[in-house]
Amino acid sequence: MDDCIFCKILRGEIPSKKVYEDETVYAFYDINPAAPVHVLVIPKEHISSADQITAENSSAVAAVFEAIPKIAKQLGIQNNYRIINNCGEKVGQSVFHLHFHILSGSEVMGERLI
Ligand code: DGP
Repeated sequence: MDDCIFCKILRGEIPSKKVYEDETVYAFYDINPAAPVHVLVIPKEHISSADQITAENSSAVAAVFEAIPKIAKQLGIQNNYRIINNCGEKVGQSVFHLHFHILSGSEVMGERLI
């Protein structure tokens, strides 16, 4: 997508601090970290939100979830992190390219949200 910030990051038009990359998935540090470790994991395919996942594009989402344990291991946070997705503007989604926040490393992380 031409005007999507994360597509621009994938094309190298906006710099990012890469954590992980494979054929289908890209992960990079969030520009505005909400925890000591805050990484965004995205499919390279443009999917605007979790609400747009379908049988046609879900393999990219599966690839994201296969990558997450590898990323966690690489970051040294295995089995100790939170995965968050904001789906829709009203719940705080600000970038409309599907992404999963990986958060770890703060005292707050010990508290349950739900
Ligand atoms: P959300 O609010 O759930 O849509 O999360 C979007 C996240 O994307 C937010 O935590 C900030 C991050 N973000 C926005 N623009 C950029 C950028 O240009 N670079 C990086 N690294 N992160 C960005």
